[in-house]
Amino acid sequence: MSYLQPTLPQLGWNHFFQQQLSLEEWQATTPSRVAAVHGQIIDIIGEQGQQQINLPGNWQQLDISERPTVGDWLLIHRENTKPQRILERKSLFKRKAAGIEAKDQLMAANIDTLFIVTSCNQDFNLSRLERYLALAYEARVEPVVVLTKTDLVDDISSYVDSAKSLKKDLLVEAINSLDGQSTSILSCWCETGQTVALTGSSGVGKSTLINTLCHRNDQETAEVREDDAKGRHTTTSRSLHFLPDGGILIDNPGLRELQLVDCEDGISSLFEDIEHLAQQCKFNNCQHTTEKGCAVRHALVDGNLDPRRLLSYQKLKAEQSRNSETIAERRSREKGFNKMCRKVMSAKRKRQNEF
Ligand SMILES: Nc1nc2c(ncn2[C@@H]2O[C@H](COP(=O)(O)OP(=O)(O)O)[C@@H](O)[C@H]2O)c(=O)[nH]1
Ligand SMILES: [Mg+2]
Ligand SMILES: [Zn+2]
Repeated sequence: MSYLQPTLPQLGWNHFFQQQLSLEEWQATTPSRVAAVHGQIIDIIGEQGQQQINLPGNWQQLDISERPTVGDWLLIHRENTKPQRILERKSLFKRKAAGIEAKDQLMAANIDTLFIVTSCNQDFNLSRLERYLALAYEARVEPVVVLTKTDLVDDISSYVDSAKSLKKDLLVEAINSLDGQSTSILSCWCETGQTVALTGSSGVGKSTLINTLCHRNDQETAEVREDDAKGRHTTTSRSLHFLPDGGILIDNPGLRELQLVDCEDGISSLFEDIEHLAQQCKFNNCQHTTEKGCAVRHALVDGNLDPRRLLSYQKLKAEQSRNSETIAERRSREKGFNKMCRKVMSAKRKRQNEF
């Protein structure tokens, strides 16, 4: 299949995007998908093939969430090739960039499935998987846990069962990334029009898996490309991979380093059982430590709740609220705290003077 001039459905176009266009837009513009963003220059790919466009000056003033990211659909004017607008996103991975203001940083848009890749060895870690799962649920992307290196272990099913215990109906597949027959189990998520992103620790087999799914046996290729990713074209080839089966793969959209921010919904979906229990605690603000009538502790004692899971939930929740607090908010809180300290001190001095 040639992707020099792909059709829109091959690029992931579907009804969700189509119904957003007015009749005028259909006539005056063509939809194109963002393959890579290098500052003000954007690589797009559409029915005309691949091209580079400049982000218009007035777009540079826009809030970051309104600027294009990898995977976005842009309407490009047929005559002057200027981007007109970004179509509403089906899903979005974002994070909060460091800085005084709370600024979003976009990672990837319009992803259908996230392959969370881990290997059947010491990399396998339930709490790490939970972090990725929370991110996927928050972004409204379907997660699939992909366990690699099954050829190196005897007890594959213990890994699979353990991963499946993380959430009801969680999709878990075990593969040998080096073997095309084994990886074909993933092809149902990689059909034409589907966009899949991969994430996971270094060394678990993501590049190997991409090469196998792309029917490339030269493993060096992807590695070399990754190393000299400074050039525009190499970056492009790294961001979007077209699969022979028709799907599109996005290599590690930077989720590995991701701290949880604004991830309340994601955490709630992942730990809905614990949140449901917490609603049954006697006190609204129950911390599930020593309170009477705590349904969460009851479940722990009865063996209906895994202590690791509760700890992981509390840890991720604390992380997300810590990170969600903007620096500005923190400053104002600290200011309030300092003021309170001064007040207490002066009251103390006053009292001392009274004696
Ligand atoms: N035996 C075995 N080796 C694998 C498998 N997947 C990856 N590897 C090897 O693990 C190493 C790291 O793989 P790589 O794809 O570079 O990992 P990445 O960092 O996640 O991209 C390489 O030497 C691969 O050949 C697998 O399923 N089975
Ligand atoms: Mg790699
Ligand atoms: Zn409680």
